Amino acid sequence: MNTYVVGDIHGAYLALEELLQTISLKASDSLIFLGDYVDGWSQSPEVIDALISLKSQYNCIFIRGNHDDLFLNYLKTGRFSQEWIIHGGQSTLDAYRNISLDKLNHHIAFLESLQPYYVDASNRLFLHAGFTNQKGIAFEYFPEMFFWDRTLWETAVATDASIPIEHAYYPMRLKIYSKIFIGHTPTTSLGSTMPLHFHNVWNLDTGAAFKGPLTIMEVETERIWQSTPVYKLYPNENGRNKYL
Ligand SMILES: [Mn+2]
Repeated sequence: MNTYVVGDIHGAYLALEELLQTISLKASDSLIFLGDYVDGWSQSPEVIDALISLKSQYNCIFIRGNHDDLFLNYLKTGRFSQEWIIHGGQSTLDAYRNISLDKLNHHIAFLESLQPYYVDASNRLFLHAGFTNQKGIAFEYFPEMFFWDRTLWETAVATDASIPIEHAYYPMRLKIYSKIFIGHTPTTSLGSTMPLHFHNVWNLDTGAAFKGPLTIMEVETERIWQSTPVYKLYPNENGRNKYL
C-alpha cells in the first residue's frame, strides 16, 4: 500500500496521465494532491474530470491551491482580478468556455470540497503553500495562508543546515511536523526541475506551469517520478511562460 503525493498540475492533463500510467496504482493506494489543478495549460477541465474519476477508484485527498480558490471565487461571484488573468486565469476561462452546465456544477462542487491541509498518522503535514503561526496549523489566524504563504518555504531554504534543532535560532515552524509537503513556489525559481528538500520541508512544485515536469513522490520511500517537461507536451501553447 503506497501513498503518492502530487505537485502543482496547472491544467497539464497529459502530464498527469503520463505519470499515472507510469506508477500503475493498486486499489489500496492513496493519492494526495497538493493543489493548483487549474490555470496554465489548456486542459484544466480534463484535469478536474480525471481527479473526480480517481476519487471513485482510490483513497484521494485533494488540497486547495491559491489558483483553485481564485477560479472558484470567479465561478461563484463572476468577479476576477487582472492578476489572476495574467497568471493562468485566461487559459482556464478559455477552457471552460464551452463546458456543459452539468459538468460545471460538478467542478464547482469539487472545488468547494478541497481541504486546506491534511496531517497523516505519522504527523506529516500536506498543504499547498504554508502556514505562519509558530504553533502550527490549528493556530493559524489567516487561513488563506494555507494556500498563499511563501515564508515557510523561504524559512526552510534560508535556515543554515548547521543550526541544531534545539538551538534558540532554529525556526519553530520547522519543529512541529515530522515532514511538510508543499507546492506553490516552483523549484525552478531556485534553478532546479527536481523536488527540493530543506530541513523537514519537501517542495514538489517542479514548475509544471512553466518549463518543468509534473512530479509525484511516494511518501514513505521518497521515490520520485517525473513527467516529460510539460511545455513539450503542449508544443503550441505557452502555459504560464510569457515567451518560449
Ligand atoms: Mn502553483
